[in-house]
Amino acid sequence: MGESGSALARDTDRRTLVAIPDRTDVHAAWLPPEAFRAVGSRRVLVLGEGLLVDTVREEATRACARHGGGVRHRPPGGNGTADEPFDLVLALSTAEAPAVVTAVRDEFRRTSGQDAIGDEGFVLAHRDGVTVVLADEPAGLLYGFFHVVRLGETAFDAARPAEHHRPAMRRRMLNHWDNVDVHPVMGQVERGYAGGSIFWKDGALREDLTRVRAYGRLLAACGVNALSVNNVNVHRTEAHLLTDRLGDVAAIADELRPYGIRVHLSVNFASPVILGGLPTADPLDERVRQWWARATERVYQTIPDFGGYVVKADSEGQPGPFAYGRDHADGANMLADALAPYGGVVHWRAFVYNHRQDWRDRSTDRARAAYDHFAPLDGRFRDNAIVQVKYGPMDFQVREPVSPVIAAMPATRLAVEFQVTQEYTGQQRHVCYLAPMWSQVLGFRPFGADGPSVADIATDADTGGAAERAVRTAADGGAHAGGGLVAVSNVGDDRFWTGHPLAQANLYAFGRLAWDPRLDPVAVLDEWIDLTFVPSATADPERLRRTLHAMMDESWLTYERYTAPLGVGFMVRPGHHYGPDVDGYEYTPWGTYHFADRDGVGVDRTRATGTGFTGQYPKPWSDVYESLAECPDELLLFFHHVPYGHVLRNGSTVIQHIYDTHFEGVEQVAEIRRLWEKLDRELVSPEVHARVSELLDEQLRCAEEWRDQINTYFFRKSGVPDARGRRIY
Ligand code: GCW
Repeated sequence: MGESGSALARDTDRRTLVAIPDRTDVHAAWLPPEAFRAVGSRRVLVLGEGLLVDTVREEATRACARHGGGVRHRPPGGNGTADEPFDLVLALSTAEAPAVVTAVRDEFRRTSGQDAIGDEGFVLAHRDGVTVVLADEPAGLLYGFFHVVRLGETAFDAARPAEHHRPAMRRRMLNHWDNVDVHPVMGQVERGYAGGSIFWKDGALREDLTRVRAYGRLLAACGVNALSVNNVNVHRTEAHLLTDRLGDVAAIADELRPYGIRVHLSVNFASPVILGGLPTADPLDERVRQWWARATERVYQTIPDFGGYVVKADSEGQPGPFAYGRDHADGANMLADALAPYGGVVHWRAFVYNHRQDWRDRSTDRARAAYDHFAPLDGRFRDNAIVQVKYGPMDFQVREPVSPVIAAMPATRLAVEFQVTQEYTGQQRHVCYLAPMWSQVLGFRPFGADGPSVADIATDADTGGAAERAVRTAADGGAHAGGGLVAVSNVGDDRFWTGHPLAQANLYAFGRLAWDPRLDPVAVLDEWIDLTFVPSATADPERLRRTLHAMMDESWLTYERYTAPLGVGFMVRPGHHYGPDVDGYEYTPWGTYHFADRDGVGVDRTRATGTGFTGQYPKPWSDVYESLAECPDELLLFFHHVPYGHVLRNGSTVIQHIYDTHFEGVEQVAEIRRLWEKLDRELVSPEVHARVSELLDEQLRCAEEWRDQINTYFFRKSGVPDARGRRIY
């Protein structure tokens, strides 16, 4: 490839539309230059035109300039490539293509019986020595390009029949909880653990947005295609992003557009009052409706591909329709109507509960709230109103049952919300790879083994496979579209993007699972390791891979072991939510209790004697969770209040299980710290090594604190000693 490669590089069209940021002060995450070696040492042909095709061409050009390959680009109608040899051809269906591309297209039609590759899909094949990526739309070409990057040499080394790739979820979205103004309590980024915002600093849009472009690039490479730019708690200044500060949003959209990412905005429900000077924000008031229609029209004049609004209403102090005697469907539909002419959507969050409850009142159960508010509204939401539901009924705990809302609204488009930012899972100081948890949630079948999974419910009926569609149709009596996957981002202006370098894996894995929820989280971690650390370029690839897997594969379960036991949740320090405080929330208005006394612990949510929450599930789960004998151990204290001597399905008593898991969890943290220390310094960069080491010290300190507080608390409550006589204070 050497010679002809460099000749090609000279010939490459140099027109620059997409400046690919090269910032040496920022960690390359999963796109280090070395990850592009396989593509960059090839002869590449890009066929087609469009903004995202330009991005592909520039990505390929950049890679080839570094690794010795070369790129040709031909827009439709261009010729002169017929006789030249290529190793990789990335072609839009509309382009006139070499014979090998036509052959791949024919093979795809023949084997799949379909013609359309889909908006974001691509076909990948390797035949006659050429790797071919074929797409109907530029976005598909972009995703195909990054797929080839991910495959590395294996994309080129053997014949590969035509594979059809396309995303399960049409919208794969991140929510940023970034504030424009530094909030006195929550700071620049609410629940952000990676420094400031990449968008805003001290009240203004950052002047240099190259980092936003680089972020878009990382997101495209893992499959994310939508992003909301500001906190769902929309304070005064941030409310103006909808009107006089819309330019900020447009500037961010310009940076992300070349990577296929559409921008959304969190809006304040009271905007007509705050910004428009109207006396009301009543969603049924004609003046209010017109105000939103005009505001939305201006948004689309400024940002034609704007995605839509995100709304947290009547939740934790945010304004909403309740003030006017209206419900959430009234509120969401008003915004949906304003967005509909432009194809926009509103994400209306179901995170609604009473945060001013009286701890003495045992009848109010926060877990019930989202279902009680939303399930009765099923069928009333517009097609472009998406109800966005947190995966669990409480609040992003390390272990919760799947939210019953997900099974309760068959006639509504539902999006499932995850939290990539590690608010309750170690705040990016602890290693906690969350993909195994998300994968469990996505695979959960609320109607039992024969019904659809959570992923099926969130999947668009028109992008899911035929089999999934059939299941959905059977289960819900109609083939409505799902609302996709959403997650709260963990990114900030930190050099490593996510504070903890290993927390990058969570962001990567979220994108990959939103693209294909059936992926194995450990395999996704493998991909991430190969791209980020490029073990093949080190002296001991196997050791590097093994160490990272040993540290990360089960880190979610490790975190669970040393924190709140058996699904009971919380026990964190109120306010910032870091570190243990068993009774921190016990007598507060937030509705997050564990009810431990001298005899036992847990929340009785049964129909028989408790809050009745188990009745919000369809069968079989309503019965499984109701039954003390059948309830899975890991969720026992979420559903039942039991004596300390209660014997778990695993044979241990509750109290002994608490002691055992807490000792074990800390030992596991000590072990991963040892593994990291033993890792040859040459295998990872010194900066990464130092940052991770420092954080592992903190993780171990904090895990010990959790262990000792939890064990001591329950020992003092119960008076039951540890059967193995270990040190409890
Ligand atoms: O997890 C809780 C957080 C709040 C957050 C809220 C929400 C943005 O503690 O900081 O507010 O959830 O999801 O709206």
